[in-house]
Amino acid sequence: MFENLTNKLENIFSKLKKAPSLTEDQVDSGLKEIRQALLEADVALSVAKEFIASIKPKAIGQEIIRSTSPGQMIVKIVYDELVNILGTKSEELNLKAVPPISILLVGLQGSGKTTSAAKLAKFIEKHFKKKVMLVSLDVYRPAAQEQLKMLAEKNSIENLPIVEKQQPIDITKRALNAANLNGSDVIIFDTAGRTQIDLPMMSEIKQVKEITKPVETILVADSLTGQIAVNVAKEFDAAVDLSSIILTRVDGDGRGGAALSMKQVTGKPIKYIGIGEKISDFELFYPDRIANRILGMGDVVSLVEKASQDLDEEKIKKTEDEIKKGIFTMDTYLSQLRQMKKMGGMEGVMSLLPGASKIKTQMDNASIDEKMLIENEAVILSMTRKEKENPKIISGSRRKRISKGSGVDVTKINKLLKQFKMMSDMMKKMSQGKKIPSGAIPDEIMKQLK
Ligand SMILES: Nc1nc2c(ncn2[C@@H]2O[C@H](COP(=O)(O)OP(=O)(O)O)[C@@H](O)[C@H]2O)c(=O)[nH]1
Ligand SMILES: [Mg+2]
Repeated sequence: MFENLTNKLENIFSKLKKAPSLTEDQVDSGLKEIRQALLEADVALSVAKEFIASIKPKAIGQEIIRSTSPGQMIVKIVYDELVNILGTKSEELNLKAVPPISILLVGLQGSGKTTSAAKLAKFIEKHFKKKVMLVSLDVYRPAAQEQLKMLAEKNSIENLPIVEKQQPIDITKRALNAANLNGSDVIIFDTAGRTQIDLPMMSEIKQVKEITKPVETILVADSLTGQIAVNVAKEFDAAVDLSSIILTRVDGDGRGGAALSMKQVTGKPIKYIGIGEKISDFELFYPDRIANRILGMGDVVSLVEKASQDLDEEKIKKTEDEIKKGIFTMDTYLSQLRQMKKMGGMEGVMSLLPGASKIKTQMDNASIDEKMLIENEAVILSMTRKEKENPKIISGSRRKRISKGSGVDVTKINKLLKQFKMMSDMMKKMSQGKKIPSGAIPDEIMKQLK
């Protein structure tokens, strides 16, 4: 996510941070480079200009230039301004209304509306504990309604039954009745893709809005299209009055121009981002965390949340309880490795950790992640129950046997046992209430990579 911009900014900052003191000229040329990096990231010109105009007086202030670490202070100023243009704080949906509460998703064809409808439904069920019904109003493209129905069925979400040939306005009325009958709190309407200049299609949205009085009319926009997404938002807003944005395909967007310009240009907040094709690849948009990621500071909070979301909660609880009691067996370790795999392997985990973009290239070359996880899994699965509970007994001959069973080299088994020992020592300390120094876990993971 936004790695091109991150790399550029990291280069600029590492120059600034190296200097023990900075002159006004140096700061000025650093700011010019930042402006250029923003423009190359497809940030709107007006936003890039405002960005620099707002940080400049702070960055060349005497107290900054004369401070002991001027480069670091500038990073902080840039961070604050990034948070500011991204929208300052996250904004949840407002679902305090009399049910059924309607939410309307609109946007261009292929922007990710149908996928986002299902993701949002799941999100609302989980975080707001409300019953959601999905409704497709896309009668124009063959199989569009079936696409939503299949997503709903696969993820156990209520879906309004399809009535062939029924038109959007009638479907809308039927949906409201059905929600009253089946006790749905929230109805998400997935509309057909349309362009902003398609007037009859726009008037259809207006009619649906009149009937449903939605709490939100959300534009689903594709992050990869950069400034186009921002302009589409402006025009949709003028036509049908948007309340917020869901930005999709952020996972594949190296630049970040849409995310950075959207709020400033349109005045509408990005509430959620799509970060992959899976139903759980969907997050609340946190300006501070995104700013952290952009500046390559990593995002430990998101990492922790992602881990707990992706996992079977019961399993987490069990692992937590064990760790609290100071129990850390190979089985606990195995379940941790599997968590990592679920989170998209080491690479998925690493991209959220501080300073990760620097070692990412290193990792790409070594392509350790998946392979290492698979090997470690095989090794642990080749251990006996006694060995798993008490790895200390794994002698040389046992290591050879495990190596044969798993097809993994003894040297790698030695390494795994060493890692296990480190982790288990750390867990023991935690269970005794000792504080683990911040950054300890990333360091441990780094060691595993070596
Ligand atoms: N990588 C990625 N793909 C997405 C995301 N959101 C949607 N897609 C994909 O984009 C394609 C079009 O999505 P769809 O929901 O059918 O778009 P619609 O025409 O607006 O309804 C599908 O292949 C989705 O899997 C996302 O956040 N990340
Ligand atoms: Mg669709």
